[in-house]
Amino acid sequence: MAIPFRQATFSGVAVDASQYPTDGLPEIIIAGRSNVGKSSLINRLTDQRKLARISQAPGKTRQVLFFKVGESCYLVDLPGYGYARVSRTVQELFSKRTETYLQENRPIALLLLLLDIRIEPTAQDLQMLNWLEESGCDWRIVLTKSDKLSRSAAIRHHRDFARYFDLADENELILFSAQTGAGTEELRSVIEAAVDHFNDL
Ligand SMILES: Nc1nc2c(ncn2[C@@H]2O[C@H](COP(=O)(O)OP(=O)(O)OP(=O)(O)O)[C@@H](O)[C@H]2O)c(=O)[nH]1
Ligand SMILES: [Mg+2]
Repeated sequence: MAIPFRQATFSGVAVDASQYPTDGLPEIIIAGRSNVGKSSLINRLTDQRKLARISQAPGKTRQVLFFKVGESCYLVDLPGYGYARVSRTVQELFSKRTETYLQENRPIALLLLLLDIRIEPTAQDLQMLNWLEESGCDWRIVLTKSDKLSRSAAIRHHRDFARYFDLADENELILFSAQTGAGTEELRSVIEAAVDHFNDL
């Protein structure tokens, strides 16, 4: 089914489970380190410059944000983890909100874990990945900011990440740039397939 990505609207913010949507539409989760490009990806996907706010200062998205896409699905912007310059208490609050969300048995159609193509996965990335693998949800890794590397370096890093995660096919990793739009159509197709699959279950 074609998803009307451009029709996405801000639907609400949640700091606890009582504020999550209740209409049961499938959810696409956007997770990753602070500053990795989660909000930028949502804006690019929906072709709206200011839908999800982009932080000048990292660590800005502190709540779980829901964007409703037509009557098809929600895009869910999770708080970024691992930003060292916010206090420990605030960091713990972020992860608590993320954890609360992930433990609530949400109708998750797909989890996207974003990784900066230039940076080796951190301990927290690996922890997140572990969680994804155990969750039983469909998930994909998106390598962000591909425009920051030359074409040949991007290809090399793409391959290195695939090897790092022991993937047989490097195309399982989506190469993406919010700046140039590279990977946007692929990402839309992956989301559409996941929503179809979810609705078929
Ligand atoms: N060159 C380039 N810059 C990007 C790209 N994606 C994001 N950025 C920049 O990276 C910074 C962080 O982007 P955000 O989209 O706010 O990142 P975020 O993951 O939502 O960050 P938090 O909300 O703090 O967790 C901003 O300055 C963006 O302009 C990209 O594909 N290419
Ligand atoms: Mg953000």
